[in-house]
Amino acid sequence: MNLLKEIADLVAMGHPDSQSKYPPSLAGQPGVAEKVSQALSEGIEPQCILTQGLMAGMEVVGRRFGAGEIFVPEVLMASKAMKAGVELLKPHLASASVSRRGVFVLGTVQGDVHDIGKNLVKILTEGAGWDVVDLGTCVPAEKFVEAVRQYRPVAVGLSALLTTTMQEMPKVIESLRQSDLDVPVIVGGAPVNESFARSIGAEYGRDPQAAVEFLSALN
Ligand code: B1M
Repeated sequence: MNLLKEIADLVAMGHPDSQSKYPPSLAGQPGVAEKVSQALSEGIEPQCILTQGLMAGMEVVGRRFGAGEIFVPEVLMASKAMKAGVELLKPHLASASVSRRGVFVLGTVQGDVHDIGKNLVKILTEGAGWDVVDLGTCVPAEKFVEAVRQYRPVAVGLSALLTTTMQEMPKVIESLRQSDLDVPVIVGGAPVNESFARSIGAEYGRDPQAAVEFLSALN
């Protein structure tokens, strides 16, 4: 079977590595970590492993979750499996040799715990030379304001995965403006699109590479 497809299936089944006893049918068998290592040693591009392996698996999980075929515990195991693969890809996606270019403040907005996409944005922007101040998840608007005052970043990045929490994004931008902080903002996440981003005065980040390009254009 194609190795990338195997990785996608292992993410979807939530099997991080051979130590994991979940799912019981795969206990003791190679998981995402072993298969990602194998893919790297076979010379498959890290970006391909990420998109066609790990992210493809997570897409399946999203569809099954949306259709009510699986529930939060299964999704959490899939997230754990995805993270096991991302950890191994990290050094390959980020290059330590690039010169530092400024600060990028990043976080998932208030009420939202999804952080896999945000973490990918962090890895790629750090790799491209920005010092990322990662505020984590469920970040209230005032924390973004504080961080901008403290770190004077080149830009702020907001991530949201829920149609409810994307409504926090304009609140963050409003709080920044009310505090006279005229810093460019980029927003991303599954429910966000170009016209929403434009309507709130932000740039749209379709994917982590878009965040890298946005920052490069500023600096
Ligand atoms: Co949640 N969840 N979840 N979930 N979850 C979604 C988002 C959902 C679409 C699933 C579904 O129903 N099909 C749905 C949202 C529906 C909606 O609002 N329209 C949903 C729901 C309903 C929920 C809960 C409410 C479920 C519940 O409790 N009943 C709950 C909410 C918790 C909360 O936040 N308050 C919940 C919880 C969870 C888990 C904790 C179990 C887990 C998160 C674990 C974690 O992140 N640590 C989880 C997961 C994993 C998902 C799905 C399955 C996968 C998300 C993911 O990581 N995708 C998701 C379904 C889906 O999206 N298909 C779903 C992979 C990741 C790489 O993609 O984050 O989109 P993504 O990031 C992309 C781009 O969007 C972009 O770059 C990335 C790479 O291309 N990007 C940016 C993201 N941020 C960016 C910022 C940028 C630029 C690009 O610049 C700053």
